[in-house]
Amino acid sequence: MKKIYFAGSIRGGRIDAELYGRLIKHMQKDNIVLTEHIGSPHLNLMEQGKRDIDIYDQDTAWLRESDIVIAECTCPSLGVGYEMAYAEKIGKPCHIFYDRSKAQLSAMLTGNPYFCIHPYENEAEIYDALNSIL
Ligand code: 6IA
Repeated sequence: MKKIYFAGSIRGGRIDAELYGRLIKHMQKDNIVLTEHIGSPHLNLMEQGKRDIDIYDQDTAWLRESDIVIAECTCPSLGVGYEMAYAEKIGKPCHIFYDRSKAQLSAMLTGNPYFCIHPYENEAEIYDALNSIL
C-alpha cells in the first residue's frame, strides 16, 4: 500500500478530468491517493473559497508525505510542471504519463533522465504500467 500523489491539470484545463477520475479509482484499489479531488467533476465549485496559499501549502505537504508521484500530463499545466520539479528536488520517484497521439511533452521533462516517462496510445496501457509500478 503506497501513498500516491496524483497530479493532473486543474486551471490548465479540465478536458481529461474523467480520465484522471478513472486512474485514481484504479490506484485506490490497493493504495492511498492523497489527491483524489483531481478527478472530481465538481472541482470548479469546490475551488471557490479556497485560498491559493492554502492549496500550495497542502499540496507541497502531500508531496513530501507521498511515497511516489504519478502525473498525467497530456493536458499541459503549469502547476503539474511545478510539482514535477518539486518532486525531483525532494527525491520522490516520479512517473509521467501522456497520450503521444495528442500531446508533445516538454523537453524539460523528457530531457531529464530523473523522470520515468510513459507515452501511451490507449488507456489500457496506463493500467498495465501502473500495475507494475505500484
Ligand atoms: O496549474 P494547475 O491548476 O493546472 O495545476 C494543477 C496541479 O496543481 C494539480 O496537480 C494539483 O495538485 C495542484 N492544484 C492546483 N489547484 C489546486 C486546488 N484547487 N486544489 C488542490 N490542488 C491544486 C482547489 C480545488 C479543491 C478545493 C478541490
